[in-house]
Amino acid sequence: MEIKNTYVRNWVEEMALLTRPDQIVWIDGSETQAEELRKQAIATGEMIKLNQDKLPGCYLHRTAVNDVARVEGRTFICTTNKEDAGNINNWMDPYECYHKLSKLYRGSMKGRTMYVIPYSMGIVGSDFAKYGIELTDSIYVVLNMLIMTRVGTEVLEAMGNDAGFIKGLHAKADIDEENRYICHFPQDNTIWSINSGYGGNVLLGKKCFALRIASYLGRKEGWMAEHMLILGVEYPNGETKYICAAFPSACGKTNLAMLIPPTVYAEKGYKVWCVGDDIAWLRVGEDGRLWAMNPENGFFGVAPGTNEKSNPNALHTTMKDTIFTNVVHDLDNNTVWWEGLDNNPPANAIDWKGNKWDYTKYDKKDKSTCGAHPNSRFTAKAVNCPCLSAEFENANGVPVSAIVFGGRRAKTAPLVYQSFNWQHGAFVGSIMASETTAAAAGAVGVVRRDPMAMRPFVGYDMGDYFQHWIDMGKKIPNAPKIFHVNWFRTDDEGHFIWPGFGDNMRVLMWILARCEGKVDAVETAIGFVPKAEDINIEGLEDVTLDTIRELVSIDTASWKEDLANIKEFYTLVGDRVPAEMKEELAALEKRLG
Ligand code: GTP
Ligand code: SPV
Ligand code: MN
Repeated sequence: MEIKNTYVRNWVEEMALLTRPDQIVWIDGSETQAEELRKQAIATGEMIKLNQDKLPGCYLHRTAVNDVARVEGRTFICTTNKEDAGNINNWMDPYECYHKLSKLYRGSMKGRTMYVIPYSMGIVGSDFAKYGIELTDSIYVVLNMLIMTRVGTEVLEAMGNDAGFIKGLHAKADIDEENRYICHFPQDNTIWSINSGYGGNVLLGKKCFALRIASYLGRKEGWMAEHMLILGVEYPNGETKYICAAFPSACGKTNLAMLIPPTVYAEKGYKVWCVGDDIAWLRVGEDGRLWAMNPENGFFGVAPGTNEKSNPNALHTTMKDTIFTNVVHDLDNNTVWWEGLDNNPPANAIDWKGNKWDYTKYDKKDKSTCGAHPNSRFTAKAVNCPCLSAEFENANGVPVSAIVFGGRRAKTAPLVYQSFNWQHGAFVGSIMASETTAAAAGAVGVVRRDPMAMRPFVGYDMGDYFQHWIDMGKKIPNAPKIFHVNWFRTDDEGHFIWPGFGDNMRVLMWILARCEGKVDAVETAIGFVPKAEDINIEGLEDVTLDTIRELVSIDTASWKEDLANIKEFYTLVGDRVPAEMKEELAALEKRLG
């Protein structure tokens, strides 16, 4: 392959001098090359070829036992000034970081192959696409990037001789936890990742580029990169309205994005279409509306809990051309299994660690007995999704009617509420909180503040990020309305009160009705909540109007308690919290009395 871009050529050469691979292979995006790589990965045991009759094109991979989630503690934003990374991010001086990591990279690819992956986030050649090159010594990474992004020669062609591509360097090295680093240099368009082989740490187009670097670029250039799903609700008359929703990791984006309407809506002809399940790039359109596009080309979804009832569309998406990571291997059928798939765990099976797994010892309450890791994942092609939106390939994206924030809160947050206006909505996003999940290393189930579901993903100061939200609102004449939802409120026994999943559509319909001014609401201290009778509960068994009343009730005492925590968080964010946010906080406090 002749590489015309001199910047690409020189940089690849420079990185090869550092890492010393035995050979360099350029990924062209062809099926022939991909198949050759799969063969190699099978030969070395890096991947297991699954039953091709039942799961055509599907493979299983197990990561190292110490390498199963994003490592936020080892993720750094390396800007010249520490203040520009802010208090919420880990920071390292760029010069020091390059120096430190160079020592780890030096010679790390000896005896290995360096793969050069030219990829595009967004439709290749379109105005809103951005290009990257990832260098990696992992075939698993190459095969995942081929699913998650648009890869190949056409990307190099679209890049021309431009120097503005994102330079990503990944080396597995020894998968040494102590020397694991995920470092971002937004001022140099560079990402360096070493000593991991887990998705979010190594598929550099995703969280590293499409959120951390892109959020930095978005602020500079006047657009937004957000941790949001994008879905379309099609009405019986054929009109479609689009919603973006930001929930923290493992809090329901993929599930909501692919939801199947409950019978009451389905029989009237309502449909839901998935445009994206994790990341949205947002711009102001010439028509004064906010437009959202999904820069990815596939889904890197949570496996556990995915089943025929909770998310049939996701399940069907994974029936072919999919890489499963850290799930159970059913040896009798050469297929896969995970907790929450069905009630038939395989008798003859290998768990995510590669050990023989005895399902009879599985105890729901003890995660260490799980066959699949709680953060086990599937990497599946968007085109295989039965509910993929016809607008998925539209480079301009879709116009957004509503933005929805949400988290996992056992108490405090109601099922749904609407903000008073954009500024208040941005404030609602800034005070988001959620119980932590297995998607990141560390304790699970602890409430932490996670503004806009972006705490681990903002590539600059969090206060500046809040300011960017406020500034953007002023540039969108016809801005989306902003809401907050919580599917996870529990009763005294700890059971979820709201059925969730497909039934979340009932809440989306209230949200869209609000956007069109077709339904009233009750004004409370935190925002507008629905009148119970305006949430459609037709066909729901265990939900009555009283349940809805309880779900939308505002527990003033727990909100007041939350205020202290919000203030503490704002103090942690620091000096750059905008005055507007502080005004909103004071106003909320006053309204709570
Ligand atoms: P990331 O890929 O990490 O960004 O996660 P995500 O936000 O896409 O979350 P996902 O849809 O994969 O859901 C994560 C977990 O939440 C799964 O175990 C789901 O079963 C569960 N979940 C999703 N939606 C709901 C819901 O409406 N109610 C309840 N109770 N659980 C849900
Ligand atoms: C998340 O953790 O939010 C994910 C998975 O979507 S990862 O790509 O690992 O970040
Ligand atoms: Mn995510």
